[in-house]
Amino acid sequence: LSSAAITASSYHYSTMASRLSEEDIQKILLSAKNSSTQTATANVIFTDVFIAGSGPVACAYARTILDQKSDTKVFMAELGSQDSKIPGEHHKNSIKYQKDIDSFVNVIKGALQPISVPPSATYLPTLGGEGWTPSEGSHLTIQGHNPHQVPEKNLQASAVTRTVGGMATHWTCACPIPHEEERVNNPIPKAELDSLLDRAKDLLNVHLHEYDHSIRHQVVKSILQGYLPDRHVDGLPLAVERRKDNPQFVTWTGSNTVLGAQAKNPNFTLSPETRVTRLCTLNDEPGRISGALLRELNTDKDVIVIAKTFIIACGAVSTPQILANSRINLPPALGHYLAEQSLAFCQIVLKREYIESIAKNPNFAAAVKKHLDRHPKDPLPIPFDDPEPQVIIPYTSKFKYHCQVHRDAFSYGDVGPKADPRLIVDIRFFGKQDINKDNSVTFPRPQPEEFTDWKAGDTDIYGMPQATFEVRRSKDDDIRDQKMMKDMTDIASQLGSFLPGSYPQFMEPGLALHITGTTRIGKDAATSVANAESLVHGFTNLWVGGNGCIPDSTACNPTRTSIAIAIKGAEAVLDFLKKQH
Ligand code: G3F
Repeated sequence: LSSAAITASSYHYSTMASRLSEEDIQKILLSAKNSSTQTATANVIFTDVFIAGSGPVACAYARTILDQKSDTKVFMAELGSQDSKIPGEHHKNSIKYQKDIDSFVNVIKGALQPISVPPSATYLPTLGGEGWTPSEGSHLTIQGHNPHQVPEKNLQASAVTRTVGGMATHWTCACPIPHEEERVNNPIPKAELDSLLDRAKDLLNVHLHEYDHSIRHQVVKSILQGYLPDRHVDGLPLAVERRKDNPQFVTWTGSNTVLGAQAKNPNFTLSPETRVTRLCTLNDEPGRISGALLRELNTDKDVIVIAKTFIIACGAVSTPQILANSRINLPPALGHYLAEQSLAFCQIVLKREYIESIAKNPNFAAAVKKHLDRHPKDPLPIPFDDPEPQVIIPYTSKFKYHCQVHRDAFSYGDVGPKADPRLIVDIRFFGKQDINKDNSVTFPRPQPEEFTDWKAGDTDIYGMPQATFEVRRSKDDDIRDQKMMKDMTDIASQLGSFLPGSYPQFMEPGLALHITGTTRIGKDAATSVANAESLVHGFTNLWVGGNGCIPDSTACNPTRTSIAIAIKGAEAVLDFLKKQH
């Protein structure tokens, strides 16, 4: 292809009728505003509430709104496809993974798409022959890689799950309550936040005792309670319920649990494989969002959604990405005040004395006998279907981090073939990051032309502005991390020996997948993106949802807090809609 031919064909592409120009958009928005009848056309959809994203927070918005006013029209758009029969279900509910948790690692690996990949050296010294490799001074820009990313400031393990149900299709379901020190910046009054966290518990179907009968859970919990009498060691609050019809299996909470029966409400529409490109305002109404520009990925067609209210709930990076791509006045705090948790990890093989004590414990005698009668050659007195331990060492003022002791399928904990999974326990410590305005994720702002004209590397593989991280840990962060690592190794040594290959280590930055702050809520428009109701500063009808709304430095898992914040946001949307009538 000559370069003239390339230019000519891409010009043709960008002027295809299925693409809407800014002029088309303004015409559509204006006619929607001025006409009393709402007639949907090939390019235009009308709704009361538009929601970007289909994860648990997006579904908490839809559920709360529809539970309180079931005739509200809700239109939800999701970039990913629907990968399960029940939309948004947790993939771990498959019997296959309940029987073989280690194989779930591959599901997680397949689901996570990294956010910012700096270019690496692309010269292939051993290519030989006539294959193309960059010549001196030139560099490949691989599609979706980010030439603007400074590796030292990256959160390289940070990733997005693009599917109906979002990250809740494979999350760990850990739902601890944040400590007082993890909510000092939250503008929602304490008593109200407590009651919202309770409501979040119900929406997420959180239980405290689903693993209480497990031998390993009891053993690990009592060892730790004995070793750490003042640290409130307990069962981990989990969004899970043991199945009544067959208690050897559990049902993990997914976005489907949060949405509940409202998934079938005829006023609810879910549009998968749909990119939310940007939000649109009328030129003379900059504080009101009039429409959302979507692109159907299958047909490559642009569509405008005209709604009364807009909720962007696509996670802590994709939410600011959509806002940054919109030609609207952005709150200056957008993408700033980012905090990510540090993550220390190891796996241990339980001590011999603990395994031997199981065989002697009268409480376990019946289960152990049943197991050994059936498997007399098994050297371990632990039934094959004994559930994994699920234990938490919570955050305290003295120990400013939180720890989960369990057997997670998360991608960095796959047990090798030599270790019996029943002997292995994963230990994960999550540390805080001090709040700092300069820790950020930023995006190139749109040019006046369409982004087909952007420089290579300015867009991600979906054609959205590329996210660039600029994140540094402070000296205090480092001091806390050092203390956390020492604590982890002490505690781990009480439980057993380190599994070869899973020695104590800090994981790559971003792997906690707990980014907060990028769309933080707060009272001050200079230091936050939205108010306590998650309504974006400077706008009358634009809400944000997700972990980005959390304004604090936290160590605990963020989902429950984000759902709590979203329930309040959803009620503000309902109030707004009521006042429209
Ligand atoms: C899990 O063990 C944690 O419970 C999650 F919160 C975390 O996101 C995940 O590991 C990945 O690091």
